[in-house]
Amino acid sequence: MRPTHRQASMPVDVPTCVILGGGGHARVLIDCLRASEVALPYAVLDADRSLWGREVLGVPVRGGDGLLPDLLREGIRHFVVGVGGIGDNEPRRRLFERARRQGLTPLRVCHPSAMCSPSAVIGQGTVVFPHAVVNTGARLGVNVIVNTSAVIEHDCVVGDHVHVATGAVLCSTVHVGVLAHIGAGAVVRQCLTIGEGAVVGAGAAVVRDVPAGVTVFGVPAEPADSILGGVEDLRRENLG
Ligand code: JB2
Repeated sequence: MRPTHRQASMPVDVPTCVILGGGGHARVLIDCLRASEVALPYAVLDADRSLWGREVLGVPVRGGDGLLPDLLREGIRHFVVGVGGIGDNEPRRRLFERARRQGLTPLRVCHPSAMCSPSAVIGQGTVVFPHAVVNTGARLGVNVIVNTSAVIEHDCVVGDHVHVATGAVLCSTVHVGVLAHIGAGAVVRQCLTIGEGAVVGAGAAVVRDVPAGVTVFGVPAEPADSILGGVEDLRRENLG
């Protein structure tokens, strides 16, 4: 097994891992892995053939997801989903389940500058990026992204595969359903529920519960359909 950029200070027994996806999100993840010394990034797999044979921050892009069994044979036992994506967390869920079905174990990654309360419960495969906060009593599912400087206040419950984007704030005791997306810089008032698969637009101020599957924008946040008449292009431009 070829170690990739092992740091001089890194203990020799840290595991190696594969990163699924090789774009911007994956590069932040590689930095986090190296800074946290949770695991050594061994290889990237990416759906984009033009990246195959190249490197992402010095980590080789070996090919597509079909290579997972080969990596297992090479002794790789761990993975992290490196696809970020905006608004739709289904591709991240599918990748996560695929790698687990192959027998790989998802890694939990917290950047050293993030504050994760010892009483918080953080699921496998969840990543907490630089300067994020996960406060006391919070419970995060698997494969969640707590992006740079996002804040998960005390006693929030965040479902599997949720993305809390850069700088978003969940005030205390917010419940977020699986696969939901909380856009960059959005604020969700305390004690609210964001339903499964709901989307909160960038910069929104959420002051009421958001039902499952509904997209909201604005200050105060309102359902996209009532603001935009369901215009899909505008919806996408505002997700962040
Ligand atoms: O099924 C897949 C797959 N689908 C897309 N398997 C694998 N292994 N890789 C996949 N990809 C790859 O993920 C694409 O081919 C592409 O190389 C990469 C996504 O890169 P991109 O830079 O487009 O997006 P990102 O997900 O890394 O970052 C987005 O989300 C972040 C949270 C951006 O919007 C960032 O700005 C944002 N910070």
